Amino acid sequence: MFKDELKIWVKAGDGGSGCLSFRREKFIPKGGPDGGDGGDGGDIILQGDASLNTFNKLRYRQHYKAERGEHGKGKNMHGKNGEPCIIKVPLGTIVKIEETGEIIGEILEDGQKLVVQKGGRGGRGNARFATSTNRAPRHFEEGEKIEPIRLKLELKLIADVSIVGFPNAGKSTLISKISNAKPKIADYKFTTLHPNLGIVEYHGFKSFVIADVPGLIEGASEGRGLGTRFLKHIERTRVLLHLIDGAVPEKTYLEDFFTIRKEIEKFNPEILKKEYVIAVNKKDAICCPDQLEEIKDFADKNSIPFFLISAVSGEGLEELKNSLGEIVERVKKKDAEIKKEEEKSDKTDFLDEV
Ligand SMILES: Nc1nc2c(ncn2[C@@H]2O[C@H](COP(=O)(O)OP(=O)(O)OP(=O)(O)O)[C@@H](O)[C@H]2O)c(=O)[nH]1
Ligand SMILES: [Mg+2]
Repeated sequence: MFKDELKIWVKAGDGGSGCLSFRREKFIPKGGPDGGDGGDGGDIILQGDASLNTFNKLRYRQHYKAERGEHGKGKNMHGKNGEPCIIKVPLGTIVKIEETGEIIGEILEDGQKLVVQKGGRGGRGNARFATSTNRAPRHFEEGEKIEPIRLKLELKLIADVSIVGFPNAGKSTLISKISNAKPKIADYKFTTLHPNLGIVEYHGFKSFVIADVPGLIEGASEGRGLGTRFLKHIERTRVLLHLIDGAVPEKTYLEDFFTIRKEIEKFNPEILKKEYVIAVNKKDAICCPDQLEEIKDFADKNSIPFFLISAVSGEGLEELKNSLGEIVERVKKKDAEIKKEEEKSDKTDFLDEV
């Protein structure tokens, strides 16, 4: 699994202290206590940002501090609460306390906020301590002090696109050509033992995350090959790219495709509902032109985007990248709309109950 790590030092704001004060006005010789409470310190908040794919933008800064709460003032004036410090992180960030390894939480959605350290409570002013027997209390509280902590952020990237296909189909070669990933490539099966993740740039400035899923063969769902170990990564992916070895397929191109579909289905049939494209790789070394026609026909009839590419020479990769990017964008938008609808209906359900 692709992992990125970052250590940061955070300190939420201290609470402001309560105030010790008595009302002093002309003609009122013994005004009562009027020391206001201190404000609460600002929280340290992590917020999910879907436009980030790595911690790179965060590497320039290691210390984050939220504002302290203001001290309380006379005339029962409450100190202002400190502003929180919001740190934007990519989706898939897991937050741990470095020292203990304890997980504080996980950021999975755009805009999701996670308070990782609460600001200190403001102290009470002396006005709060007045009682019938002590009308002039000199007691007040200090604001709560906050100790800095070190956090370890771990990024488990969620791939937008997963490349699936038999060993040796050229998955790693493809990902090395269209993304920033630098995987091992070799002319034997099971070269890749862990998924590689990379970021693909398309249309100049947009990007999506792609992963190659190794070890899929017939019987994978029953534990053959690398078994189901990596199939779970596909569950959270938005789009599948079926890559077929055009030079030495296991069976025919179309049978290769269906064999992989079947293994995925046995693992989790829901995955088959995801959008997908088919690409036959190794255009420069195609073994079976008649099979090429067959799979192309199948794709056309079922309106599945189809590509003939060469990961080695680069032929067809620009179109494949752009098309995948557009599909990811469309699916993301659709997912966001569905989520909004769900939230809306949750709310109206609530109103109905009221
Ligand atoms: N001729 C030709 N060979 C290719 C092409 N793409 C990949 N190959 C070769 O196919 C072999 C396998 O490539 P990989 O990228 O390692 O394949 P993989 O699907 O990642 O394989 P595993 O990691 O074992 O599952 C390598 O020898 C590549 O050089 C292509 O477009 N044309
Ligand atoms: Mg590989």
